[in-house]
Amino acid sequence: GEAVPAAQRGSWSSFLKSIASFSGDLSSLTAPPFILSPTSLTEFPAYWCERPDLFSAIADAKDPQARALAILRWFISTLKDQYTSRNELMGSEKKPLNPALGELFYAHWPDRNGRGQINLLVEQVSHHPPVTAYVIENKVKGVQLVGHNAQKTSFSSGSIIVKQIGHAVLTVGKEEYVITLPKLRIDGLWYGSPYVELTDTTYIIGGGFISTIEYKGKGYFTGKSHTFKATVAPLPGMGGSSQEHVVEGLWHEKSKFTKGPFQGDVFHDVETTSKENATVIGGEVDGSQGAFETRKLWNLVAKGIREGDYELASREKSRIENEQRQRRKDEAAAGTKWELKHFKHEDSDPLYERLGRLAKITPSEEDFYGFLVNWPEALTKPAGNDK
Ligand code: 0T9
Repeated sequence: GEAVPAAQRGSWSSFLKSIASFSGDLSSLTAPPFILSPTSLTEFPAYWCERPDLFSAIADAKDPQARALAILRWFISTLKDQYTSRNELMGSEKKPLNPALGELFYAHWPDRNGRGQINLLVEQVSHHPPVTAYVIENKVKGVQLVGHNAQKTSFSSGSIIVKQIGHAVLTVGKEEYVITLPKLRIDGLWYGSPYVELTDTTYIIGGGFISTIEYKGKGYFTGKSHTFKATVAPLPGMGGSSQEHVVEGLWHEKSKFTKGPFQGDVFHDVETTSKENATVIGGEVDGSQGAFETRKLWNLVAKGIREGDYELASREKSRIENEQRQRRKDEAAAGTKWELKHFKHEDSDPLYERLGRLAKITPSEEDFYGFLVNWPEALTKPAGNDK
């Protein structure tokens, strides 16, 4: 492990051993300090919208085929932020903070050049296993993304394999699209510098079209990291005579149309779309955030991790975990259950099942967290007034 600080080599190798002999919920394993991230998983849904212009542009497409391409372009643009941004920011993939049940994250992207304000709301809807539900909405443009995600992890030939559970539903006006999530392989563990490679296939299904996105990594002899190939085709019996498009390239850099009417044209280039971090509502230290808002909840743990004060980090982490355990005990004793604040859990999602059948997606059924449409006031006030 070249990237592992000398003093942490022993704890890194015992951590790797515990991963290897363990499958299920990795979030509960204790990892050495150098690999800890100061950010909770409840902040991750923001990655869906760090190219806010592309999210809003979905609403401007003139016909169903153009819309399918605009959705694919936005989706591809999120992958770099979702899966490589920790490497850019912190040098490698890091272990995120394991969210508490009921943990919240509220943020927005302000209106710019008429694209409309975009709001983000996240709630941790399960602790064990960790499940995160989110909604991202541009009300002016009529574009909304509602989804939830969880992970199932296993270990195979030196890598962590992460199967993502959950899906997202994108609504554009009255049209609904189901989005499935890629499988991850976490490589580079041996050297102490983990990074994510995407594998397998994901789908975006709706509006008369189906986009099939296949992910490939470096492989043994040929091929580059972060490669994908996407096909956009009319759904059987729905798209009339429209032509198929194929797009190929690197999801963290550039891709081109390789088949169809736009063959040879650039499809997406990360360099030409600007990245914008979400503006987080309220201050974590000035008291305007609630106790369950992620930055306030984890404030001292994050400070400890950032400043190398691991004693502070671990003391505060234990305090939060003990408080959570006590809450669960009190609920059990009182015969009550924690109530979700913004979502209603459903055992199935008819839209996912109906559209998923067209792509034969597995699993064929999944639960759903419906948004209760109760945005906090800080997000519904006009932009610019929120602080
Ligand atoms: C949803 C995303 C997800 C969450 C993270 C697997 C992972 C937790 C889940 C899937 C987002 O939309 C996209 C990106 C990265 C995913 C994380 C990468 C990662 O390593 C962690 C897991 C739980 C670990 O922390 C493994 C141990 C660690 C030492 C490796 C760095």
